[in-house]
Amino acid sequence: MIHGKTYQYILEGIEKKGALFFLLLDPDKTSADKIDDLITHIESADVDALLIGGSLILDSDFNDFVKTIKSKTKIPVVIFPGGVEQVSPYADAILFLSIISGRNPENLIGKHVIAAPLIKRINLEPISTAYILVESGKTTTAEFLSNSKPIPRHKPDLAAAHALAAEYLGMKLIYLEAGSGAELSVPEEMIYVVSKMCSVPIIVGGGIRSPEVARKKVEAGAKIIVVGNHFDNHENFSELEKFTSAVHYKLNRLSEV
Ligand code: 1GP
Repeated sequence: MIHGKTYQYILEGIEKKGALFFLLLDPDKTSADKIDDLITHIESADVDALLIGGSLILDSDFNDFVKTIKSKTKIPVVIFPGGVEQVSPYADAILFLSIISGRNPENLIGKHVIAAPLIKRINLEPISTAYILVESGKTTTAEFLSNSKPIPRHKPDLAAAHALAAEYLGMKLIYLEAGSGAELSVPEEMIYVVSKMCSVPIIVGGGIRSPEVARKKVEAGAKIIVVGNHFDNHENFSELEKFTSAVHYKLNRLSEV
């Protein structure tokens, strides 16, 4: 099967490194004067891709932000859209997300109908992604804004059935999401059960704040780890390499963690 360039890069990266580390940048929380320092750390730490997006963007020009980041690095930039307005021709790809844990038709197909012609016109690579919200202690912004219920955290089989249905529908990635800044991250048992059921790569994000926790998610079966919140604080930039080392287990850098 012929895949888009970015999806192919993801599959090859997983094959080579075992699992990948994506850094999530929220345009509202990334101050302009810290971007150069951030990019230096990102490149030396071997971050695999940058996700750009947010459930709600209040203060920033999304397109400008993507353009600025793209002009400063060759690392793939993938849009992680919080809405149809978060589309930019400067990115390499967009996660074409369907919130399959919910039953809100707007998030299953409605917004996609509006975004699809625009994505085609600007020649952006869509990567069809099953987005599964997982209960994580408190109501998250994603849950509230999508007006949908998350999967209960003690129901791994339910998550696995959703993920398998998504795979049969042809989706290329499964994203198990606890929500940005979540109190509790996605349980390892759920990641394990979903990974045994599915053959497409599993992304895990939300509430991951240490390399050790990131490694546990990878050991459970995650192929891509997403961290955002922890790196909103620029004092943590120097920890980036510990995260990537923990995740890139095939590169034999685990002893450094
Ligand atoms: C949120 O999965 C991402 O959509 C990352 O979550 O910001 O908690 O790292 P954090």
